[in-house]
Amino acid sequence: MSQLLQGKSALVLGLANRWSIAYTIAKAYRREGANVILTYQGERQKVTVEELAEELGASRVLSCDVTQQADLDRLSEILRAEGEPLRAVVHSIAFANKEDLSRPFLETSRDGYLLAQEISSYSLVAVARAVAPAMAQGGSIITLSYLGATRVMTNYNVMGVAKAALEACVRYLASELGPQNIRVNAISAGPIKTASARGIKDFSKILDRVTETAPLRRPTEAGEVADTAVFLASDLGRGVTGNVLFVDSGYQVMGF
Ligand code: NAD
Ligand code: IMJ
Repeated sequence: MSQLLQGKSALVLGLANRWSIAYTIAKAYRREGANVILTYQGERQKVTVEELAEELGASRVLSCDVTQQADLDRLSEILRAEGEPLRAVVHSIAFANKEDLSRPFLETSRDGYLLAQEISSYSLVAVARAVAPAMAQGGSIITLSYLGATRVMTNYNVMGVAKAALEACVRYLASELGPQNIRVNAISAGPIKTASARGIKDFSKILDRVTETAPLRRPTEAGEVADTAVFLASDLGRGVTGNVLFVDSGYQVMGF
């Protein structure tokens, strides 16, 4: 079969290690013939991400902490100066204080709430503004969400509120960028064992629940999320924007 992203340039933000969903997406994008640019959060991740970039055959690795406007401005400049236009951007970034993911939601501090919103929701707006000028031929912006955006999931707390805001950002950005043929969508993934899921209380129970009740009776694999990210970035997804696509073994459709 021909490659779905042949010759297309894609930017992937949020790759920290081999378990990152962003890693599996970058790998699928390379498989489909994309030219992949990676970013890492800060100096602490530089070496690991550069090694993984080499292994993946990524064309560039750039430093970008989404809380630093100067980093985003620099990224924007570099992308605009690239030879070919950018066609796809994957935003695979979230963060909240660990304490806010275990104590009662009612105890969320002002600072903790704002931090989760800044990194996990506002950053999509900031990234979209930075990359849009480089997407001269239109393209696809993809972010990662979770069911905790619309349902109460134990301990997800402040992250659930941030994902609700993130999904609303997807709709407003889709509306404003649509005239430039830039599509904006979220993939709502089922639970996957990554660094961001490590240490979560009863994570294996959550996976068991999916295996027992989801229509497909198995947990979500990162590769399934990545293939949906390929579809959204490719011409096959050309009519889809402003949406949340669930890649969760069908878990979210089930009631009692
Ligand atoms: P991960 O820890 O590998 O990825 C999170 C990424 O966010 C890391 O690469 C980290 O460096 C980056 N990040 C945090 N703060 C940043 C900052 N200030 N600037 C730049 N980057 C920053 O974990 P993951 O599970 O791959 O998470 C990726 C996305 O998928 C997140 O949005 C997460 O909410 C979402 N998601 C995960 C699951 C799951 O079960 N793992 C399910 C649904 C959605
Ligand atoms: C995270 C917390 C609570 C319950 C959770 C999760 N469930 C799942 C996740 C059920 C699947 C993973 N997820 C969807 C996330 O978006 C995780 C975000 C996250 C994780 C951490 C852990 C380490 C830390 N801060 C974090 N910030 C965001 O210090």
